[in-house]
Amino acid sequence: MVEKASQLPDSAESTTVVVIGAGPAGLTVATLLRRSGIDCVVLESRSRDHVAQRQRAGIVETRAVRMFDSWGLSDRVLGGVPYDGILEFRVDGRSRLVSDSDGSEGPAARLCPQQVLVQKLTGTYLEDVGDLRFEAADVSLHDLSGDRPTVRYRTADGTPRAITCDFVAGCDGDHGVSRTAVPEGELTAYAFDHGIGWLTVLADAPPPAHPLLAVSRQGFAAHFPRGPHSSRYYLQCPPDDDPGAWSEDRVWDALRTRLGDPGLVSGPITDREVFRLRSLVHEPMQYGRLFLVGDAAHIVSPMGGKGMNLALYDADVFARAVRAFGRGDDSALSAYSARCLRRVWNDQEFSHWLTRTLHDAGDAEPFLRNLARARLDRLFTSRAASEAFAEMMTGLDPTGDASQEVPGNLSGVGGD
Ligand code: RFL
Repeated sequence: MVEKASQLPDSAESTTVVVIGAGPAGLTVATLLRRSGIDCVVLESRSRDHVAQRQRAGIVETRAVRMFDSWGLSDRVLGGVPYDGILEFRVDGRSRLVSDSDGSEGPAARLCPQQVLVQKLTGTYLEDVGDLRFEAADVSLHDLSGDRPTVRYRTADGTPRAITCDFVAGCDGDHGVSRTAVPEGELTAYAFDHGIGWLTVLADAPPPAHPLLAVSRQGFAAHFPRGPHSSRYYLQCPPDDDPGAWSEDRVWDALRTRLGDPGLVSGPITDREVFRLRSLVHEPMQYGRLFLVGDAAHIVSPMGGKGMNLALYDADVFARAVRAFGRGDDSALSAYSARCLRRVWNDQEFSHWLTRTLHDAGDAEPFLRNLARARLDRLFTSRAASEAFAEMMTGLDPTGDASQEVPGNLSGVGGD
């Protein structure tokens, strides 16, 4: 329900942008706004420790690395190590290496676990004297269709607070409050459920030489680096499977079989969960003065590693648009939703294609399996197909590349 700002405490603070959520999207928006000298306040419902430990994505794609580079931030916010751009596909135990580097000049993708990016963005934003408030409870959005929306919340000790602003950046993920503040009927949701589950396992076990995607009749499996001594594994399973039904022995046996690697070295499992492969897009990504950024607007099935990278794309487009607004040009804010959605659908299509190909090539009915295997064959043998694949993996396809625009004065906080 949209409440009225007239119920606000008299002591409402004021800023330019209230950012809701301190994940990759919110922290990137806030860091880029600070770099542009634009005031903002970040409200995060969880503690700093909790946010800093959340492990999900592992690769910052080339486009996103160059985006941070264009803001003069890549050394500060990107940890991890350069990625050699080689992906391994293993089909029935047979290895095929595919390059996802497009050979262009400039910095390339990095193996940078999501929690490392979040920790570094948090540190950078706070060093830039950014305002970041953890454990903000009961966040609610008001007057989004007016000129000065208000965001209300409670501090950790229960004190009610209110902040008025020019814009709200809804960066609070799929289960946040920002999207639910939009009146019913204003957004359209496009959802797709692959009917596939993945058991995902984090373990203190040696990473693979290259990110590894394995196809076999026993089902899909994958092995990704998450640090010098840690790995994330995926095993296809029924979407409602119980993670508790996967004992350590069962996990390692299934991985050795599906990866075609009887010698796979195991290690202590630190986390395991089952999730459904699903895709979701909300259109438009704007309502009044609220702009949805990252998972708050869209979920991409993890195949292809696009979710976090799309969040970084949205954040960049939004920050540049707010900066242009400050200079009297509101065209980029007006175009925000359409511009982001073009890329969102582009990446959804890639993720869908790769999800279908790698699952169908394993355990689908024979006709679909042969189609999927023909697609893989083309990827392994056709130069044009492998170049198109590399273009999508790097994110350097021409679908709305905001980083081509040169940021203005980046000499420091308080710049332009
Ligand atoms: P996040 O990361 O969910 O952050 C949202 C933040 O908002 C806070 N929040 C609130 N704050 C204030 N008030 C409220 N009411 C709030 N409600 C929520 C939350 O505490 C949180 O701090 O969204 P963001 O920033 O848009 O970032 C999106 C990415 O996290 C997501 O797309 C990726 O993790 C997806 N993803 C992957 N993406 C990749 O690019 N490559 C990958 O390899 C990859 N692997 C994955 C993934 C997601 C996974 N999960 C979640 C199923 C692997 C897994 C297992």
